[in-house]
Parts: sequence; C-alpha cells; structure tokens
Amino acid sequence: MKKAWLLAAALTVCPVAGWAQTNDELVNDGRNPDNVTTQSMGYHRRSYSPLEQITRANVKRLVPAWSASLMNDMGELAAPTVYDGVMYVINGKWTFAIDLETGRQIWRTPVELEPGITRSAITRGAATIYNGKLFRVTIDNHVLALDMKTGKPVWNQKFAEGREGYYATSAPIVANGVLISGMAGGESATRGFLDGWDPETGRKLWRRYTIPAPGEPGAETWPKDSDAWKVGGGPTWRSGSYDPELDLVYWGVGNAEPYDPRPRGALDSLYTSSVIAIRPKTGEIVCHFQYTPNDVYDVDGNDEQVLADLRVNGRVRKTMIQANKNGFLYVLDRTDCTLIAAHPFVKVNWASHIDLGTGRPVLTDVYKRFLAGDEVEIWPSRGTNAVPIAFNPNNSLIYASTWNLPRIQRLAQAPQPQVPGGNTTGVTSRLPEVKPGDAFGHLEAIDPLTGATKWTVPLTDLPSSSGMLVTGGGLVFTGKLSGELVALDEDTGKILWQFKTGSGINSTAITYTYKGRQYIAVASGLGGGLASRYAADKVPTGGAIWTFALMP
Ligand SMILES: [Ca+2]
Repeated sequence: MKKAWLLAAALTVCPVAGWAQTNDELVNDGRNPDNVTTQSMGYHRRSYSPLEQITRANVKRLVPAWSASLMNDMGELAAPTVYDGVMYVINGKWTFAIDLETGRQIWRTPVELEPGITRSAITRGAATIYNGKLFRVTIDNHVLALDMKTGKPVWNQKFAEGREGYYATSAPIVANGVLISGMAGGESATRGFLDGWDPETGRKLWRRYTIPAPGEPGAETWPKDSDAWKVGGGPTWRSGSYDPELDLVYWGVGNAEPYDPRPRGALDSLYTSSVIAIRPKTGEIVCHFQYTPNDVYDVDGNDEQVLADLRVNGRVRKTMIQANKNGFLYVLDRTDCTLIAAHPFVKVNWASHIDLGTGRPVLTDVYKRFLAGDEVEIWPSRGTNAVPIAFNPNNSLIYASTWNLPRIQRLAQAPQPQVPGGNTTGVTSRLPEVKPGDAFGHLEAIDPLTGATKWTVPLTDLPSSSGMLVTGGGLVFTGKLSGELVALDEDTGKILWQFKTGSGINSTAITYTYKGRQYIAVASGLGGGLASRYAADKVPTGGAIWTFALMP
C-alpha cells in the first residue's frame, strides 16, 4: 500500500523530457551543482550544499571573481538563481540575466510600476524559474513571467489593489507544475491569501485565503456577528517549501490584524501566525499548526519551513523546522503538522514555554499588562529578521542569525474602525535604546530537537539581516549589515575569512560550480525597513552581485 502511494507520488513529479527547468530539475536541485534552481538551495529550503572544494583550510584564498551593479538603492534581499551558465537576479527595480563566467549583462528588464506607487520596492526570495520562464512579483501586486532567454514579458497578472493595503515582496514557487504566489500587507486591514497560477498562461487556478470565511473550518476562531475576518491579516510575505513525495507546500502565515486583540475578540484568529500545508494543484489546506494563537506581538509565522528527516527517539521522522520570529525554534511532523519540539533560541519573555501537549505557548504576565494598557517590553522583537536559516543534514544542526532586541509597544487608545486598507495595527511602538557594546544579536549553531546551542558569536556593531548558507566544506557563510561576507568554521563559529562588499548584506549567499570550480555568490545592498533603521546613516546603499572563487 505504502509502495503504491509512493509510486503515485513519484509519478506526479515525473519530468517532461527535453524541457529546461522541469519539475525534475526543481525537485533535484542540488544534485547538479552547476545549477541553483530554487531559493535556499532546494525545495527543502535547507540552504545546504555538499560542495567541498572551498574548505576551512583553503578559504583564506577566496577572492572575488567578478561583481556586477544592480542599479538599485532600495536593497538587495533576494538570492541569485543559476541555470545553464546564466545567473538571474531580481530586485525592486530590475530583473537581470548575467553571464556566469564573465559577470557581463546578457539582458535586463525594468520593473514597470503603475503610476503613483510610492512604497519602497524591495523583493525577497529569489528569481523563480520553470520551463523557460522567470517568474516574480512587483511591489504593486503584479505577478509576471519573463522569457529567460530574452527578458521579454510573457504574461502579467494583477492580483490585488495597493489602495486596499496590499503589496508584494516574496518569491513565488513552482510546485507540481503550479506557480504559487503570496502577498504582503499585515500592517493594514487586509485578508491574506495565496494564489495558484498556470505558469504557461498566467491563468489563475485558485485562491486560498488564510482567514476562513464564516462556515469554513477555523471560522470559529473569529468573533460571530463581526466582519473582523474580512480584514484579519494573515499575510504570506515570505516563500514556501515543498515536499514532492507528500505533494505538500508549506507556507508561513503572518500576524493577525489588528495586533490589538479586542476587535478580534481575543480569539485564536486562524490561520494567522501559523504554517499551512497545502496541495499545490488545488490550494486545499491539508493541515496547519498555529505558532502564536491571538498574535498581539506581530511575531508572524512567515519564516521558511526547513524540511529535514530527523531521528526522534530512535525513529526517523519527516519533520519541518522553523525559527519563528516569536523566539521559539519549532520541529513539527510535516506529514500532519503536529508538534515534536519547541525551544527558545533567543531571550523570550512573552511565554514561559510551549506546551508540548496542546502546542500552545504558555503566556506570562506580559500579555495581561499589555491588555491593561501598560507599555510592555516584549522579548524578542523578532527571533530572526526575515532571513533564511541553514540546516546541515550531516550533523542535524541549524545555523541562524538571531536578534537580541525587544519590541516596546502599548495599545493605542481606542480600537480604530477596521476600514479595509487602513493602517490599523491598534498599537504604538518604539525602538529600544542600545548601549555601545550591547549584543544586537548572534550567529548561532543550534540543535533543533534539544535547543542546545553549540556555539554563538555576538554581533555588537549592528544586528544581522542576512541568511545562512552551510557547505560540505565545513563552512557557514553569512553577511553583515556593515557589508562583510564572512565564512565561519561550522564546528566553532570562528570567523575564518571575510570580504567587505560595497554595501550592507541583507540577502543569503548561494554556492554552485562552473566548469568544475566552486563559487560563492551573494547580493550586497542595504535595504528593508528594519535593517535600514539601524544602519542607514552608517552604511552606504547600492546594489551589486559579488561572486568569489579560490585563487588558482
Ligand atoms: Ca507582521
């Protein structure tokens, strides 16, 4: 029975011979190290590569191969994609195809926004490729396809209205032949969703709202006799991961709107601050897990699910791991979304622990004081700042760049009317004061099942908004807001190498081979709201791609 089921699952990802960027190539990202076809080095989002030419012993010989300007001052938050000798790079203003050997531009296509769009145009994730097309979103709520050979538009679909509070920053993914895209706007009175598209034509196949309508499963977690569900938040502003065998896409869902719980009846507000597992063909929700019921802290649930098979009490289980913005590192069973482990990976004061029986956080008095109108200092403001963690399957450790700062917030005086599109979080907040020498955060290696920290490196100049990459060469690559790409010893956290790029690093490095030689590539360019607030007056802007290889 199980075999038949597995065979059926395998057939659903059967490649179509001769096509470029087939399902098969996406499923097998990492097997051919000349290509990096998905964000985070694979559908499993591990940000791990077995490549081992660049090692702890020789990383001192890592030197730039080429750098290319990205003509952008708004920040480089996306990782490059590599296919067949071409690097594809996206930012808020442009899409580029760059020759992998020389760094020379092959084509570039401007992002054409609707008139009157004033929001700073960042874009996260990576260029999404499939079957000869490159897919991306634009800040003004369009999802579009470009021809990978020429950069010429193939199709373009608008999916939401900016005046209703929606915008778009995250990379779509292609899973089982369906292009799936998300939205942003959890700070406004919006209702979150994912859309499924036919990648060939741009025809919309389905929409899955992250807030159930009355009568749908989960509607009982919204107040009756209220339209709160119509503007209940649940944005999908990061990207998903995909298990081709289970045929499930895992996508993190953001905060409830408003943060003030009163208009929501202080109920759980499904599926906000949750992960949902969906069928890519239909958008059907197969299971879910809510990290933070009744999220009043804007801790979201959007961070990527890292798919890993971990030995739990002697049995290998299909798990998904998330370093949640709420400060807990979760391990869930990805076949049914049930909780296996949850440990704090930063200072946490809003909950004492996660109840393993119910999966719910056990709240401290911070919540009561907040509801009473006190200004409260909530730890953490975010466990990580919206950047990928890495997972090494050889030692089952997680590598994360964490934040060590509180969120200081209080209720606004009276609940505001929930006008669709209105900016109505219902709270006021301010940044904490930081003294010289305080640790803004840490680079860390953590056991996801026990929460034990193997090593930790404090960041005392600026917090980090760069993701992590771990390699078979025993190295962890990450970036600093001050601009350095650094390589750490995977065993000790010791910094073995660094190179100062032209601006701050807010993205995640990738690694690949070209003509048998291993390269590291990273986008540099300060941007993104919180990173800019901490570093804008200290770090110059200006986007560029940098690639590195060992000196021959
Ligand atoms: Ca949020």
